[in-house]
Amino acid sequence: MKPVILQIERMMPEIEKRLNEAFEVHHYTGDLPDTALAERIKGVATGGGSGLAPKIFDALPNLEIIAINGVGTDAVDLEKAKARGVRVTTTPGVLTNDVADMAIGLMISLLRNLALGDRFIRAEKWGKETMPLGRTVSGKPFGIMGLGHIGRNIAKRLVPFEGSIYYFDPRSHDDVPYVYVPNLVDLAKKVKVLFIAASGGPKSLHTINQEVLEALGPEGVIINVARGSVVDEKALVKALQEKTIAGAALDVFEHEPNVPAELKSMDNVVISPHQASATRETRLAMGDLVFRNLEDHFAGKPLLTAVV
Ligand code: 8YV
Repeated sequence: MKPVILQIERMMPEIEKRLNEAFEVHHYTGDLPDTALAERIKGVATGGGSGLAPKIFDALPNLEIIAINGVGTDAVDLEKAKARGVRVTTTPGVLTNDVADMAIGLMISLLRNLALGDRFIRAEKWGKETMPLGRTVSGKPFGIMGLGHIGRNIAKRLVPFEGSIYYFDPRSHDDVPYVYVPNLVDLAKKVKVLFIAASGGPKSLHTINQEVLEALGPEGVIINVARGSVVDEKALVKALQEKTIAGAALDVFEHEPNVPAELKSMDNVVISPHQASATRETRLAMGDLVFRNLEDHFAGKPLLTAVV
């Protein structure tokens, strides 16, 4: 008898093939499984953004493991998992480079109008209208909120741009040459590009708020590859409309897949549908970890990348 798992998000065909061979896989399509099936489900495979909604978690009485295809655990109730003895795994390491690359790409796209220029040509405006000027990337003061693996790799990629690099984190790190700023408002005051690379969840909820955006100022931009919840989206829309800040490049949103209409209508906003880890190479490596964690769990072996 194959262990029964519930798959919340689709994964690459290569990974789904392996999952289907090893497990009895059921796909979550919005309806809770009926009681008989729910009782048989022992594992969940899900994405970092989707996590496991409380109503699904509560409907699975015999759940043993939640394998997250990502590094964010903010959409899974880890306390409940601990209390119920449910293991939780993530995919650390394998997505760091892609997410950091994406952050740099979003920054350049925003400051140098890449997405805008593309739209400009496709709308047959070239030769008829004038493109707005971009902003120089090199030499800027850069700030990073969150100096975990992803934050560090964004910083490494910023070095060749020859600006100054500041960071905010719950603690200062003595193994990096970047300047620690212990307060987010002070960090925003110092920089022109503010990268968000902190974990989501209640501790960071809306920490990028009106005060931080005002501190960033009319020449400043934010780049978010972390979680939409870190930014107060309403305050961001207001700051963009009132030109309190110059722009935003966002791969994540507060209520995905819903993106506020105001953000979609502004030319100084670059938007991307949560793609920072979405490359063939990385999704294969992530999916491999998801598969191996589930496989090891049901084989009674120690888990590769457990967080609970
Ligand atoms: C993925 C993520 O896009 O790592 C995370 O926490 O949100 C992303 O890498 C997601 O997990 C796949 O759905």
